[in-house]
Amino acid sequence: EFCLNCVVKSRGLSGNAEVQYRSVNINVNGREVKFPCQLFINGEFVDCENGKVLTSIDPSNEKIICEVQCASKADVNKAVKAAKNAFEKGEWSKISARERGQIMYKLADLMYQHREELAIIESIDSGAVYTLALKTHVGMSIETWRYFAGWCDKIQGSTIPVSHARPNRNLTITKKEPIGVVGLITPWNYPLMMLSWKMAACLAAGNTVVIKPAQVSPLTALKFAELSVKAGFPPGVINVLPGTGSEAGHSLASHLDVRKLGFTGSTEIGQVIMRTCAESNMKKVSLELGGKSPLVIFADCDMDKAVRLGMQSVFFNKGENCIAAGRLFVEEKIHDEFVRRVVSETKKISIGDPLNKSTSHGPQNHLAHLNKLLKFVEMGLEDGAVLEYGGKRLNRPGYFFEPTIFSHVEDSMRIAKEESFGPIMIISKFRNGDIDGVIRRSNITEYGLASGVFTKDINKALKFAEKIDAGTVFINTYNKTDVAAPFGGFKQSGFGKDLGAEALNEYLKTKCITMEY
Ligand code: TAP
Repeated sequence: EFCLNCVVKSRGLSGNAEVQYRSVNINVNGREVKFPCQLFINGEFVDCENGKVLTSIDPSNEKIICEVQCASKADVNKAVKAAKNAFEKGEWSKISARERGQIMYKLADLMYQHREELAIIESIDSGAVYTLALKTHVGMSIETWRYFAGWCDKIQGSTIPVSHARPNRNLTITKKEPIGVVGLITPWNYPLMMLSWKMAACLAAGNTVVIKPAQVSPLTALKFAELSVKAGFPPGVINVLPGTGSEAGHSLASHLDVRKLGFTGSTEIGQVIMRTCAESNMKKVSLELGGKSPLVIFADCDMDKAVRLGMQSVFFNKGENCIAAGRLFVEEKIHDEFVRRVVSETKKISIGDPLNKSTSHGPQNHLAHLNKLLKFVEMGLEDGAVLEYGGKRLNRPGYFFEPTIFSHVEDSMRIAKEESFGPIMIISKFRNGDIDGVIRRSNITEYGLASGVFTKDINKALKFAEKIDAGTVFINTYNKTDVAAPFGGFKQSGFGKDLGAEALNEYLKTKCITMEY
């Protein structure tokens, strides 16, 4: 059901503006939700130049939710022009850092007021179960905006003692400056959270932004655009362009007026992005890419916790989690018991309608991804791994896939090396007491995003943490990310950090000023 000419009021820096948009209004379980379905450029919701649309599908029932305008190269050019203008001449360039922070706090408050609506939209668009969408997808997004809002007026340079050109004296200071127009390209697994992780740091640093969310899950980004108007961001500071990677994404990565590209997605596309950034205008780039994170479970662990968190390390957000444990190494002594217990617990997982509060496992994000997971299972069987549980699509509408467990996985098997990005547990055994061996095997992968270890022996845990080549190490916990802690990978999982103070550096440049007196 479409409602023409909705109005959103902005009480922002430029007065009380009214912005009109065409909205999608739907009733979900007796609740009205409403969001825009057009591109957001220069503070206005507009149709795309070439009349193309994306079709959003609810993965829990395969029904069409709505059509969304699909950005072309011409739209990207328009958005970048608006962002450049906002950066160089607009209100945004004139206000103080503290005022910038106030607008970001206001946005966070609005997101909090609309948290249930955002969680419903995220749930129907991405298949995330509502409770998780509310707590993590939306909850952590709000925290991210608050965290970076607090940084705005704390970004500062330094004074540096340089040698004097005698008899004169010299003084050197550094300034941290925004880079300019930033392009962001994000994946579909945590649509609003990936937007927030990148955009909050980017705006706190004073840049302006054009984001292209993943084409399969763009709806919360559009709701976010509406809220950004209400919060009072000046026109052009935030531009949201749903579109395809090959056209809108590529146009953004290759644009000569974009000076920084922040990307989260697969390693394969990360390589394309890095090449495009280099060849176009040598824009700064940060890449959060794929992973195959090892989780090592020693016999001296707290077994109940290892079973519970071992399952979460794989099945959280139906496995569509970049730091998901891609491989579990279990010490021989407890291997059989561990497998038995995870299989029995996995059987109890409630799969179903993600909006139902008692559901803990929703559908996969989209059909192509589900099909990829079915192929992954075939690959495991072909290579001789033992399928302990699951592996099939559920016989009901929606892209439901059973949580799956493989054991007896050897290092040479393809499922030991490739990322599934789905709820597939890959269990390998290691010899009793062979710490060095299991660390070596954990490091074989070309990825280096995250890792984990379960043991009560602090020596083993710290040795693992020291030797593992991954950007994140969890000890006796898993998935414990926080807005204040830096997050990002090593090796082919990319470079650059999201979250924490370090993330600001991705969106700043250091200017060095030397004076003589
Ligand atoms: P990708 O296929 O790499 O897509 C990511 C984004 O890049 C999408 O918006 C995509 O557009 C766009 N894109 C595709 N081709 C492009 C091109 N030539 N130029 C510019 N942009 C292009 O990844 P995905 O399937 O969405 O997400 C899954 C992957 O992301 C997994 O490997 C996962 O590990 C990784 N991931 C990593 C992290 C972190 S923090 N390291 C977090 C989440 C996910 P479309 O919408 O057209 O596809």
